Amino acid sequence: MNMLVQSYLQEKLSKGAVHVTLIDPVRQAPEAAGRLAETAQEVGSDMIFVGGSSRVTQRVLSETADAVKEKTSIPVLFFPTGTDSICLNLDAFLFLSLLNSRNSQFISGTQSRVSSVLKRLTVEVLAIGYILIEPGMKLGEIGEAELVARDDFWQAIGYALTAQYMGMSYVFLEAGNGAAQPVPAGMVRAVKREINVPLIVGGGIRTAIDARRVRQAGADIVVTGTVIETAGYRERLRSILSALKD
Ligand code: 1GP
Repeated sequence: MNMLVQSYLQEKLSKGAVHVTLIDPVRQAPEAAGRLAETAQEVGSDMIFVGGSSRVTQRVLSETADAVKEKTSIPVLFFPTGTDSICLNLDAFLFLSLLNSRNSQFISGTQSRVSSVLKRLTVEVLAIGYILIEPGMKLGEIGEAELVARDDFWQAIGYALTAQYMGMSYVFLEAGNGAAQPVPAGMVRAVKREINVPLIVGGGIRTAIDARRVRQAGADIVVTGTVIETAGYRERLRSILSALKD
């Protein structure tokens, strides 16, 4: 089994928090995406996720992925979210199961249509239990999620342990792309205390304070997306990175 990205991650995690930059291919032209990814790497991001959008065409996705690969040397992973467009030539594939969806397509249906292709192409997969927390944003709508309320720590724990007992390698608490606030620190802490697989947290993390808060609460891997689309993103990202790595 191909495990290069997971070994890289393990190595990074043994030294501290990991930062991921999410690049949404529909937000900018492929060349611009390549430049953003280059900046993210320069500033200290450990990995890039490409995807996260439901409206992307295959062409834009592939061109963006190629541009990002060309400008970086850190692992670039494909982040599928309810779209038929797919990228199989990146360093790994986020095999996400949206555990709190009402629609089984998002839990295992779509996955069952791509799994044998992934195996035959020997694509590395990261098995992730994906859990959407309020407000969930567009991801919540598209994924037909039964969102976990921000104060319902037990439900979040329940889903996180479900992911772990199902044998998934990572738990991902997601507040949604562009959320006004990240997943509450108390929820991150409560979930982290119960599980023994790495915890990924994303959605609404825009400042060093946000990043430090989720990190201190126990997030192992912190994902930011929107911040790279805002003015002065290099500095913002730099301060997020220093909050995570100090
Ligand atoms: C990836 O959805 C997040 O997990 C990204 O969210 O765009 O709010 O950083 P932001």
